[in-house]
Amino acid sequence: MVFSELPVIKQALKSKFLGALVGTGIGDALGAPFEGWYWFMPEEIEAVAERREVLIYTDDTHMMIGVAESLIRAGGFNGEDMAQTFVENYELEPFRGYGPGPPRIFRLIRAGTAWDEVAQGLYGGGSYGNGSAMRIAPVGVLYHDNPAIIKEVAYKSSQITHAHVLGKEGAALQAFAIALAADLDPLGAFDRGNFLAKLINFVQEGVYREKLNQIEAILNRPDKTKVIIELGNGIEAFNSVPTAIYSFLSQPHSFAQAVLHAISLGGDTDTIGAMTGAISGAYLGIESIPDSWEGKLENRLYIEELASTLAEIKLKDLQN
Ligand code: AR6
Ligand code: MG
Repeated sequence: MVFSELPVIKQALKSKFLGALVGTGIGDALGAPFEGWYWFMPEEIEAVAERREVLIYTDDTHMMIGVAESLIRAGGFNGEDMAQTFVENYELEPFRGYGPGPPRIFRLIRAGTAWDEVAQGLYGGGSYGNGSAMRIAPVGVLYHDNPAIIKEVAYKSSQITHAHVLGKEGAALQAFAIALAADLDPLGAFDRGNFLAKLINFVQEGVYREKLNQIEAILNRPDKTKVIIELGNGIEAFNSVPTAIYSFLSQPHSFAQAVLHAISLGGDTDTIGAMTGAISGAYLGIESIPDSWEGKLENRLYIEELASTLAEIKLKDLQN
């Protein structure tokens, strides 16, 4: 932990938990109207957000809420509890724009298939969609000081819906990026090379390592086409998690600019926006999210309550 005094730790930590969870919701809700489009200007995204009275989120945030609810209720990761939470939340709000895989899995879990066996049947070996990375913010902040647990919980929570190793590794990488961001003091100098080196050291799967290795060069010569071709803007975890990391690194000191940049790349805008918002919010804290967006986020108070409860759990843990 960078922060040395307890009151500072408390306030900073809570702000970062709130930033990561609300950041997920904002990136998701801002990106949702543009999903599947070709790229556009950040100003167009801002204009659409301004005209909306409520920023409505999609399955990304709905599932992130499920992850947080289950971690709180079960006092940590419990696969059975998290799977049941996903199923119950889905049945209450099936209209959130879920990917094709999860609803099939939820039906099988409802029918009695075990939570850790159901997902490998999908797509002949499990899904590598970005669905388990998009929801991972609560894991990233709660275990931010322990990379081994981050990896273990990211893999196990992925197993419920995304059993392919590239789906699990994408969730672990996204969680670790959030964790690193949560552990840094936003008032200090930001060392991009060091941040990237830690991520590269963390990943095991070649496709992620190769893409992370390209980020520095793209950041030095920004080119949207290059980002889309080399890092991707698709629904697969390996075509979106590195892109979210890139988007954060392109604007590390501005939540708004990082998220707008991510969405402006087009493609899976809500999810790349959600993942960028989670990393940026974990680094800069809740104060960095523009009030005009935060105030309009659907279910904001509940998301903030979940984030505050997770922060309290973490602080108790740190004191013991
Ligand atoms: N082989 C081929 N295609 C695959 C494979 C595979 N092993 N795994 C995934 N795909 P899914 P999600 C492709 O259904 O990850 C929402 O809009 C396949 O085309 O597991 O939860 C969210 O906002 C499959 O349909 O769902 C996110 O954007 C697709 O990846 C997104 O959906 C998605 O995998 C999350 O979707
Ligand atoms: Mg999406």
